[in-house]
Amino acid sequence: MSLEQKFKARVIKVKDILSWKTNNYLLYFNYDNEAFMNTGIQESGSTPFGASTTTGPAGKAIPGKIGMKQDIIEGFAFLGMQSAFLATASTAYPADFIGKVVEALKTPGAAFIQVLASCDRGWRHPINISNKVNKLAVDSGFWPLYTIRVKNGRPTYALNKKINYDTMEEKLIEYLNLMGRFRHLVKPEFKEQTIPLVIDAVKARADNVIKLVNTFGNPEHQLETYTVNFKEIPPQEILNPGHGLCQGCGCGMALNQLSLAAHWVAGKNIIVTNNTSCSEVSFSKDDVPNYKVPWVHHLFETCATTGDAIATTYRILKAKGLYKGEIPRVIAIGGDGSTYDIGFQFLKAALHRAGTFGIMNPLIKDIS
Ligand SMILES: Cc1ncc(C[n+]2csc(CCOP(=O)(O)OP(=O)(O)O)c2C)c(N)n1
Ligand code: SF4
Ligand SMILES: [Mg+2]
Repeated sequence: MSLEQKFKARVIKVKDILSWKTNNYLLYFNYDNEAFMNTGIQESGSTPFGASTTTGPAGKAIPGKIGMKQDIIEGFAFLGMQSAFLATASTAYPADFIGKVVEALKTPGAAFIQVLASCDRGWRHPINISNKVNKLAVDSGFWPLYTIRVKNGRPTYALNKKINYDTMEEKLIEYLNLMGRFRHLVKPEFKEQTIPLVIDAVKARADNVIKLVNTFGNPEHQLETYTVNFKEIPPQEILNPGHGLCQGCGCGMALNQLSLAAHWVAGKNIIVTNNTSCSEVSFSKDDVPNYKVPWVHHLFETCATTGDAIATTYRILKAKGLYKGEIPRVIAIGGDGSTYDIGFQFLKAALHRAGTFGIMNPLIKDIS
């Protein structure tokens, strides 16, 4: 049975957000490919139930991952931050994606965007169907698109695309069938007992999101759509063409859309910190980074801490009159392994600092 989604709708023009005077200094951007891919497809806290990985391979003993995909964003919604912008996104819905990056970079405090990013190598699908895979993840209800704006400790939820329960099962089976990491699930020995559990897990998450939107949504507009005129977006100058990622890699598409949106907001006044991952090793071949802006690689799990330190240092220098320019926006990029597992405490603390201390501290709160 589907949950009530009789939401009031509003359309947000991305261009309007660009005129806001406010700025964000720390956006944490998680591209979630649901495993530690760079080191050989090991299971992470984000790997979904039933997916086969090299550390949880499907076979006679287990049907792939035992345990659910963790829902990380909800914890941030209820951290009690003063100001934060949190959202899920997908490259298959670029207006929504770009709108969210623009709003994140214009919202004071903390920002966290989580993009489900296909990995043809680890998900085991042909390279030419990446967009189809990413789109089906959203359309099946597996990856709901939604936004959470936190003000004075209170989260306000909005859904960005209605979840269609009528087609959920059919689309989910189509989704699973596209990828080798799930294909064992449709074999007779797993099919009857495991597929209903996969569907149930997806439905439970979708139900949670809708209940949160119903409970913590703005009654005036719980369904929000971003519109953008793509022709108005200038070519990005953050990344050089080419990269070392696999062909068809969802992370590459995500970083491309991120760069377009971030450049639109801040030009080249951006600093990137990058956790160790496919996004890091593939953009720093032979010690030559692909980035045209300052880019920092540090310990595996510390992009949020390093990014927060850089952003805060600029603000302190400006407050002391030692820096006269416009403060750069810091974008911290991490995969799911460093976001969910090894770097979680660094991320949680940095978001809280940016979303609370950073905007309450009387010495730096008005610095822009
Ligand atoms: C403290 C620490 N633990 C483990 C590693 C090894 N390591 C480097 S990249 C990586 C996988 C990263 O996975 P994820 O964050 O999901 O990014 P992806 O490779 O999937 O893009 C691991 C385990 C490390 N460099 N440092
Ligand atoms: S480069 Fe992309 S497709 Fe290749 S293993 Fe890494 S995330 Fe997967
Ligand atoms: Mg990963």
